[in-house]
Amino acid sequence: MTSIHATEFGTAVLDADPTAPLPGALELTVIVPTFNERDNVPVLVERLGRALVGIEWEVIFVDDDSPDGTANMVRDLAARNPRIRRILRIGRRGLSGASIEGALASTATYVAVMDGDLQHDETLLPKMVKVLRANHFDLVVGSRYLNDANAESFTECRRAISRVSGTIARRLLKVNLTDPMSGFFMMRQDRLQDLAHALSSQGFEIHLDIVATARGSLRILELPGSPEKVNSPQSWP
Ligand SMILES: Nc1nc2c(ncn2[C@@H]2O[C@H](COP(=O)(O)OP(=O)(O)O)[C@@H](O)[C@H]2O)c(=O)[nH]1
Ligand SMILES: [Mg+2]
Repeated sequence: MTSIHATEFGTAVLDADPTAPLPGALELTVIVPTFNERDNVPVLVERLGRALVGIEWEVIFVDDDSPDGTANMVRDLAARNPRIRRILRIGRRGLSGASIEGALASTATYVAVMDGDLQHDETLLPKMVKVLRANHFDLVVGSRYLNDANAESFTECRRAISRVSGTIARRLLKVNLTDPMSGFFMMRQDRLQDLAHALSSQGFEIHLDIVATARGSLRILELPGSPEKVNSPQSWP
């Protein structure tokens, strides 16, 4: 809140709340771990730009030295677009560790993690931001299996894998998610940073790790994702 008041000298001064974000302050960092996603990067950036109008956002691509030149593609785009950042990791691999590293490089209020293969529906991002702003939930997950319309389009194989991973997550990790392998979520950066000390950074899907590590302290909302976004047969179970 900014207010104007008169001082004893009769001049008006701005009495700004020092904790209020200044215009242009970052609200959202989208973390995209990449391995051989060169051709998808410009498409994703363009889609993010369209989806996130009105939100101060950036994207951080965390690339593990992809042989197809993904990192150079990101650098070339970043030279023309300040919303694009890159972390280039040499001699390291791992989706979960890359996602955590990207999230820790963020100073935005919220961080989202999504795939670089165009599998996830970027139009969910503004809805996720809205949910988090309202502060009734700490973690929003894009689920492929939430509503019947989506579930109907899955093959038996996908459904079976979903059932098994859901059961494992519920039994072993005491986590109740319709899509524990989603890989598409958003949460407050400060909450993720706090939890990062205890995350495994390998093995589990990162949001599953986050939920298990938080031991019930996160208020979680799942939003229906859209399987129509699938652009490669390998992208979905
Ligand atoms: N940085 C990094 N990214 C990875 C690695 N393995 C996969 N990715 C990226 O992580 C995202 C998810 O991988 P993907 O193969 O789509 O997983 P799936 O959707 O679960 O089959 C994609 O953007 C990949 O390019 C890795 O070792 N390091
Ligand atoms: Mg994928």
